[in-house]
Amino acid sequence: MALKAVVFDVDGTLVDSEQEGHRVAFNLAFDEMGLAYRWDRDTYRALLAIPGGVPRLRHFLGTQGADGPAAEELAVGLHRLKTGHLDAMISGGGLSLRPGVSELLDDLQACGIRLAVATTGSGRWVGPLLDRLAPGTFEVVVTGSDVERLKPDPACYRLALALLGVGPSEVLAVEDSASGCAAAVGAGLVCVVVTNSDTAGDSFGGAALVVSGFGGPGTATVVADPLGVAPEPPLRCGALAAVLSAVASADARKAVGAR
Ligand code: XBP
Ligand code: MG
Repeated sequence: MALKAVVFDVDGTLVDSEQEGHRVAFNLAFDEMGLAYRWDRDTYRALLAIPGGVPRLRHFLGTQGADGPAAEELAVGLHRLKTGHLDAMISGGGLSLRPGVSELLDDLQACGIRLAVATTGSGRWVGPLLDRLAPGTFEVVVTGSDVERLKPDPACYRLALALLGVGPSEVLAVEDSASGCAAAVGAGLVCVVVTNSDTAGDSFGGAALVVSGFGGPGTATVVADPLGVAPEPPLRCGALAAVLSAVASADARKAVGAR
């Protein structure tokens, strides 16, 4: 099957947004509420196992002995403040595309490949972020506000496929995390993982290719290549198309868990 569309994750993939973006915004929200909590990098990295800002806050407050309706109200209130701080960061130019992403998006568009987004992030900040960093680039944008169940549930990828009107065998997902890879593979997509400082060293069951970055030689290495595609960095349209065609054979599809 020929590659028709690529669906990108946002946090950690298009933008290295977690430690310098979300974590900082969460801490500003704690401070604004007069709470002494502060999430350092290691604490936040561990909390990333909980997808979604509100569920992450709810879980954390639970570990601090706060649960029930008051804690739920606090989690929602903190998340609202956090999203406001993140919005301010985005409009102030505080976040940028990861190195090599802009070149990959340009190359995919030059090859006529349709582009979409499927993220757990809240719609309130995802729209402004994409408008600022990649205006008019993504034909379909599915956020955590559009689905009931967040990654690793495949709901956001299934909705992206439906809105694109294409089948999973013609589409490839680009993710940064095990949870995101599981969501993409669960929706039947072939998944390429581009690790970052929070996910390097994790295992990505079902990934058809794992690389350490989008950039050129010397800045990105092939971490796992179960199909033997052996793509030369930087990651471009040709490499993604080669991964999809390598998975096309029935036994290769079984090996990476795509349908
Ligand atoms: C990453 C997430 C999000 C962000 C925080 O989503 O799990 O929850 O960490 O954003 P993805 P919100 O990698 O799928 O982009 O606070 O808006 O949830
Ligand atoms: Mg991510």
